[in-house]
Amino acid sequence: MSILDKLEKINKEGQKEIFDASSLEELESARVSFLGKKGKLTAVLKSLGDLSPNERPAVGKKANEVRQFIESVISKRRKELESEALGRKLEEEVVDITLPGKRSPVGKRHLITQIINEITDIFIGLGYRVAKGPEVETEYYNFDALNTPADHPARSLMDTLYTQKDGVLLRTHTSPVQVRVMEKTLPPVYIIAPGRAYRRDVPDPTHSPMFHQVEGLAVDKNITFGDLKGTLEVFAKQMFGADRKVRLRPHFFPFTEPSAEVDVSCIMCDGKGCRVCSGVGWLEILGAGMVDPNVLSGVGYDPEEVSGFAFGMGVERIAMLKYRVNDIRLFYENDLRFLEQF
Ligand code: 2NL
Repeated sequence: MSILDKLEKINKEGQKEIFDASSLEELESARVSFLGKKGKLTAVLKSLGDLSPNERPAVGKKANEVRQFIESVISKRRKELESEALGRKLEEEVVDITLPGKRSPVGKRHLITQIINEITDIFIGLGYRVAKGPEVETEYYNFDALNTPADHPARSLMDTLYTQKDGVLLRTHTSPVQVRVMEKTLPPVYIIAPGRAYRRDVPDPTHSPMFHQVEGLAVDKNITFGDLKGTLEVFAKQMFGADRKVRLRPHFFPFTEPSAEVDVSCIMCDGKGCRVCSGVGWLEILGAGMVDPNVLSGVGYDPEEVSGFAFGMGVERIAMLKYRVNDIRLFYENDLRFLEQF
């Protein structure tokens, strides 16, 4: 066989092998077997030196043509194989963007926090400011400054949680926050004190050793019992509905004189009497009164110059009335089936 025929044979074989390659790996081994260092075409190119000078140009020309042709066929086939591989990859990795996504659960505020915020917003609207203070208090701020005598039953070990340290306790109401504000600021004072309070109670449907309170205090020149009543009426209507009525019953607190318990007309029956209000038509929502002169003078105010009213409400009680919850312990069990309802 002449060397030119041999080249033509290599050309045919090469094309066939290249077109038969069904992967990029097979194509690469086809390339090596023809164009590699020990490839068939390379062998012919290396032997050009053995040819006679008159044979050499024609054979050299043909060998180069074959090499260029094989190279171009390889590059064409490589493009085909690469595009097939890309097609397969795209098909395998296809994403259905119409499938529903993985949603992260969205939380919400605890009902007690929601109610505190609602109460706070109402009093902010009336010009009050929010005051905060320590939950671990002294007997002075929790009791003495609030005109509560040393032998008052509320101060007993039965009712108050004391720490190991003498005269230090968990506050039983948020009033001490207001005493601290009065000590530091001159009237006029218009504040509310939301926060936790602690009492030595065994948990039952209406008691918890930790609960929340919002107390309010207004001290200014010429504050009257009428101002207290009007303020509480505005609060009750915004909190429980514009149709609500408010009534005050005489009561006693050591820190106010006179004092009252405050009822709102039943949110269920509007005063006619039903199961929610046990047939009486009224629901007790808070306690209030005119700040006792002893409390005012205790913080350095002159009771002849200024007067004030104060009130206190249990947040859990408000939440239970508004949402008809029948057990205070539900607020603290962290059962989402309960909490998610609000
Ligand atoms: C209730 C009754 C009340 C107050 C709290 C108060 C605070 C100061 C001075 C005078 Cl600094 N009084 N607070 C007054 C009357 C009633 O709470 O039943 N709370 C749940």
